[in-house]
Amino acid sequence: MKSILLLSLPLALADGSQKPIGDAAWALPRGLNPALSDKYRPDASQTFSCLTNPQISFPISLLNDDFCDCPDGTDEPGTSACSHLKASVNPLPGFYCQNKGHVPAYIPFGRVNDGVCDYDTCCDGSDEWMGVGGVKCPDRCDEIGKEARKAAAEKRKLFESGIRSYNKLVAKAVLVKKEVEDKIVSLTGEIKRYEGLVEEKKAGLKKAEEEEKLKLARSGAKGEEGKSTHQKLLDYSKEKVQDYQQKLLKLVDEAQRLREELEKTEKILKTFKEEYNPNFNDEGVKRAVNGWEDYLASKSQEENILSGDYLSEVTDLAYGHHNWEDYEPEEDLAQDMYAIEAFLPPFLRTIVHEQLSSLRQSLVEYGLLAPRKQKPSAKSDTLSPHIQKLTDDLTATESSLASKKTELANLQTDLTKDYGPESVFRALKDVCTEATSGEYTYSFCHLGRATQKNRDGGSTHLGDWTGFDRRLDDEIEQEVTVIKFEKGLRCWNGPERSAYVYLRCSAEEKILSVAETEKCVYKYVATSPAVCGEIAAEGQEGITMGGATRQVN
Ligand code: MAN
Repeated sequence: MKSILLLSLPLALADGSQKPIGDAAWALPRGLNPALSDKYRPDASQTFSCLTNPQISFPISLLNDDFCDCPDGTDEPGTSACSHLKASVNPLPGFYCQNKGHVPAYIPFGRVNDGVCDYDTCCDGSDEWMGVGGVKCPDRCDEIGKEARKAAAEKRKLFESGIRSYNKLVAKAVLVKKEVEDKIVSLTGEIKRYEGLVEEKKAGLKKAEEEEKLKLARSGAKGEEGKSTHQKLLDYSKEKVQDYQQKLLKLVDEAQRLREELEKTEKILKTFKEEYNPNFNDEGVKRAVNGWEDYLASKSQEENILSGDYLSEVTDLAYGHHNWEDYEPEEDLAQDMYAIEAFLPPFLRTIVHEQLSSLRQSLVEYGLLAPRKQKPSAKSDTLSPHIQKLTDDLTATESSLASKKTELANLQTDLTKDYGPESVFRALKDVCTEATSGEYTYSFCHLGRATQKNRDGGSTHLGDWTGFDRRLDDEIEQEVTVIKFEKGLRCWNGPERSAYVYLRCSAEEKILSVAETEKCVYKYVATSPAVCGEIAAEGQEGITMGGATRQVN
């Protein structure tokens, strides 16, 4: 709000050596604010000095004579005679309407005696004292004052409820901020603990890797890849013989069963042939007996799978035991030598490894040692399940630590961000408001995003919250807090969209209007209790000046 420092005008305007005459003989000049009476009270010489040009003085009869005598216009506080002067020249803000029963106000000099009742400013009609063109402006201050007081009380009530909401928001914002601070403390502790855990797990993994290496070295590196051809052949033979013996056993069982069934059948037919009565001339029985005799005659006497000796021989084979130990290869000396490496200090390990490799190479060349098969590279990187588990565990702990550190950094940045006076906007995080304007529905979320939706439900990103600004709300002629939403969807052939929300104080979160002030730049006017605190701090009372509010100090 603008302030006009009326009372700080230079005091050394009147000649202090002359005594002012008594109050009874003097009336306050028309259109003058009584607060300035001392500057107009005539002295014994009955002269008046222009306020900012005290060297120029006139008889007091020339005050308000409807002729502009002073270069600063101060001799005409009650007429429009000096209205042609710039406002910056005249220290008087205008014609002062006392408006008894309402609020005093200044009306611009140009509107004095212009034949129009300016009740919006001068409810007492004192500005039209000449009755130009027969105009009569009776005093309406009682009625206008009453209405204004009612409206002011209403406004006051709204404002007070806005202040109450503001105070609640501030209390909530304190809690939200406290939560952030508490989280920072707990995260800091957790990060310390996780750092310890990572160190522990790293050490555990290192130890396990060393133990595994040692075990591998002790076992002479006898993994599948380290086996000699002889050993592999032996293992293969063992496996195959066991497999064949299993299958043979099954065959022996089956043969045994078939042999028993055949014996039973032959016994039946044998009895049948011995016991049938050839005197019964039964053709079917005769054919069966003949068939049996043919079968006996053609039955091979040679040994077959079902004959006793053969079956018992095969059974022995199936149960046979083999002394595989007799075929185990000698220890791979070269392999053992490699195993020694693990016990050597690192600098010696390389030297010894190179020496051993060239010795092995020579042995292979002379046919004394089988060449080592190339390990498939993927397999060489394969970790043992135990090491794999420890590695995975370490990786998971490290990634938890990293995300905790990121979270902490974000929270620390959050504490440095501007969330408005008393961090009040923290309490409104993600509170959204929307309103329809023309063909679009506009919305914005505090500390979030502004959006424009069309009737088909399509949504356009107008910008994300980037902070606050102070701008003039020209409708109410006051500088207000503006929330900025920027870096929205780029406009075709234009800038990235942005939205600016001009806030006015009210208990309610509400969008009052939205306008696209220039292509892809949107101006919202909205109410929020979040700005009631600053309105209270700026003060509400003032003297109305031509529709705007001015404050007198
Ligand atoms: C859409 C809307 C309008 C904008 C044009 C620009 O129609 O976002 O507000 O003016 O795009 O092309």
